[in-house]
Amino acid sequence: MKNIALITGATSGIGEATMRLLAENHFDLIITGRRAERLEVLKKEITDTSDVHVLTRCFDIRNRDEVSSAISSIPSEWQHIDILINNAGLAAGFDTIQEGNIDDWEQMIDTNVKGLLYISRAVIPGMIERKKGHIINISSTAGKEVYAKGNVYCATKHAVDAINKAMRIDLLEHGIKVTSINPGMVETEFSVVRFKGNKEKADHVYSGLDPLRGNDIAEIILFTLTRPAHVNLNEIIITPAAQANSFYIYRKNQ
Ligand code: NDP
Ligand code: 8X3
Repeated sequence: MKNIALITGATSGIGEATMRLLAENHFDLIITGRRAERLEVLKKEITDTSDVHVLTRCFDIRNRDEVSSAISSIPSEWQHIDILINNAGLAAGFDTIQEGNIDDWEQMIDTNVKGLLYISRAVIPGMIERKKGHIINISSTAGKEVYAKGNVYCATKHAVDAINKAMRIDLLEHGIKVTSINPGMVETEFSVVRFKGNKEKADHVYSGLDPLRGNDIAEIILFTLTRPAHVNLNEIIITPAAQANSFYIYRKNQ
């Protein structure tokens, strides 16, 4: 029987790249996001080109009832979820704390922290029953350091870092592995979302350097998932070669 991986936020960026790489490596996939059409296009692409089975679940991770019914309605043959990749998330806005937009704050907290908790709470009991599972939490270098105008986004990723450590402790006796992956700058839809569609501002984030791509993170995820049974990678920090941390970035054009 193939392993089943549930990936949140599989409609773009890191989640989409991970979906493709896990499909190439014969994992069956439950892919989620809010954009139904993208989910169906991706499902068709994978099922047309491989022997991998794909189940889609379209829901807003901020909505507790939607999360609960998306998971409880999973058909029985899909219920033994082996891997949960908590990837859905975003930054909204780039402002000082005194000028911050409270709707942006709520969206980040509700998605990155509460949404991650809702889905984890729905999936973990099955893993405990089966005494098998691996949870990968996509945090960030923003979960390790706080940078100017990053305030609430950084706070949500610090929370993911704490939740990751807490999961590791609570799930230890149940044989469930837990890993956090903390990327630096990855060129995805992330900055376009953060700057609310302003492509010029988004492109500026990566100017003068060669950023990570979604597939770089997907490869780390695959490596993490394919370690021997007795090995757990607790946390991984990965940045572009030109980025030392949130503050030190070498740009060729400056
Ligand atoms: P993208 O914007 O490309 O992808 C974000 C994904 O999250 C999309 O699939 C989106 O799906 C999903 N998502 C967002 N909000 C919701 C929601 N309310 N309900 C369900 N799904 C949602 O960005 P990335 O791939 O870069 O981001 C993935 C993760 O990586 C995030 O947690 C981000 O914080 C983290 N990260 C990103 C870095 C970067 O530099 N890009 C660096 C470090 C961490 P849809 O819109 O269809 O709902
Ligand atoms: C996303 C990368 O640089 O905005 O987590 O923190 S950054």
